[in-house]
Formats: sequence, structure tokens, C-alpha cells
Amino acid sequence: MTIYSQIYNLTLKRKVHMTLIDPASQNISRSTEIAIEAERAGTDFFMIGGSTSIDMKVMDDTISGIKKETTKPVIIFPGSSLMISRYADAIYFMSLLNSRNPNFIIGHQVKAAPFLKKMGIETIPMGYLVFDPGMTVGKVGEADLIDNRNEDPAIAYSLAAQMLGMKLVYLEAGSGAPVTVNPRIVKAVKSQISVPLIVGGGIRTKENASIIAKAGADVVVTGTIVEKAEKVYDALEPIIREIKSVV
Ligand code: 1GP
Repeated sequence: MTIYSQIYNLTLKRKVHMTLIDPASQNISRSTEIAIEAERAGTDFFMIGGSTSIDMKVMDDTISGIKKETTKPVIIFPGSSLMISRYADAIYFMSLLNSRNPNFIIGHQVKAAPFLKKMGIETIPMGYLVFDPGMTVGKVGEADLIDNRNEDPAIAYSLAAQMLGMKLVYLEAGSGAPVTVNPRIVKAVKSQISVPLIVGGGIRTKENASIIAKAGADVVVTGTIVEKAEKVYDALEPIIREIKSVV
């Protein structure tokens, strides 16, 4: 079964949690340790990447290290065309639709496509939308940040993503954001699209996670929490339990 089918089928049954591990934030053995603890805490998928560009060697070493020690699928969450690895199970073939720079919409994708074809890795087309406050990805991705108070632009972008054939829509507040994407916006977008909806950025408590899942996120992503926590399992387990309990 493809990784996309696994994501899709799981979202039909319950809310899904993904753990983002950014190889730029720690060394390889710490990334592996985080993955082991996150799996023990019940995460469903690993997303490896971030907005700081990392070379293929670090991506290869991080992903092969994680694959050796864990069983959940690994999906690349690329910040550039260099962030690819043959060890991953799939890659988000993502387009930052609200970037002012065409490289983030289609440029990196064109560069990476021939390599991805050779690797034979599964590509999952995803519309990636960065909201105010945007944080590093907003700056690096030169995003024309989407208003976090007004549903209409968010709905229009999400519908455009789906109409372009993208199989996932990701609403992003930015890693480490002081606020999440507005739950009102999550709800409005969810009511308009039929592809799975991913929400991330600034989710650090089980209360936040619950609000975002109840608003309509099919997949909730957390990253910073595992980088900051001394005890990854203790920090993550209550959040994941909460997400999975939302019906
Ligand atoms: C960032 O949405 C992810 O791309 C996760 O954000 O690091 O704030 O959990 P956090």
C-alpha cells in the first residue's frame, strides 16, 4: 500500500499524529532517539526535514538511522531540492502556494523531479500554506503570509490546492509559532475540501492539539515539543493520546 493510502485510510478511522524531526536541530543520534521515543508514545508517521537546507548526506544518515530503529513510515518534509534521500518511504512533493518566490512554488520541484524519478520514491503532492506569524518558514519561503483571522483567503488557497490535484493540504503557522493556525480557519477549510487536512505549528499542549483536531484537522503535526523536551515520551504521549481520542 502506498504511504498516501496509509495516511488516507488512517484518517478515515481516527485522527493522525505526525512527529516532525528537523535534522538541523540536533545530531543524528539525538534524532534517532527522538524517533524511538515518539514511536513509543504512539506517533503514526515521521516527517523529516524543515526550512533550514540540509545536504543529502545528512538526510541519508538521519533517515537510515531512524529506519533502523523504528517501524513507522518516514516522509521527507523538504525545505529545498537538496533535501531528498533514497532511504525515505515517501516525500511530500509540496508547493508553498503563497510564496512570492516561484522557486518555492515550482522551482525546487522541477530541480528535484528527475532525481526523485530515478530514486523511485513515492511523491505525495501537497499544497503548503503558511499563515501569520509564519516564523522561519515564512521568511525563508518568502511567504505572503495568509491572514490568521479571516477564513476567506485560507479557503481560497485550500480549494486551489485541491483543484490543482494536490492530495493533502497543510496549514502551517510556522515551527515554534506562539499561536497555532486559528481553529475557526481550520474548521472553515475542512468544511470546503475533501482531501486530508494537516495542521502544524505552535501545538505544544494537549489542549491545543485537541482544539485543532476537533476543529477538523485530520493530521496534527508537532515538532518543537520533541526538540525541547528532556523526556520526549512524557512530553508527547499525552498529546498523542488526546489527538487519537478525538472523534
Ligand atoms: C512545523 O508544523 C510543524 O513545520 C511543527 O511546528 O515545531 O511548532 O511543533 P512546531
